Amino acid sequence: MSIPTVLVTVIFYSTLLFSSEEAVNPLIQKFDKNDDGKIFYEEASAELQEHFCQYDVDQDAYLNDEELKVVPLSFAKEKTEKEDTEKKEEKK
Ligand SMILES: [Ca+2]
Ligand SMILES: [Ca+2]
Repeated sequence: MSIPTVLVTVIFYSTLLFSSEEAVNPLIQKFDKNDDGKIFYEEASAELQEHFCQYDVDQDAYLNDEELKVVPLSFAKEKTEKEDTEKKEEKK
């Protein structure tokens, strides 16, 4: 099991979504736990929460598809990368 199942799943769904008309934002895929198509403040990662009000244009505490267009997709990745780095540093 060298390839993480999550990664395979993400790639699989990305392929599906990009071939269909409506592409779901990877950030919604990652953070939208209750499947309402929006990211609630509580659903966002700590890093995204820090910038939340900046992206939440109508200030309803949700980031919808429109608002997420300007949110860097790196927010969906950063956390795992950071955790990996922290784990490596702990080992040393
Ligand atoms: Ca949600
Ligand atoms: Ca909003």
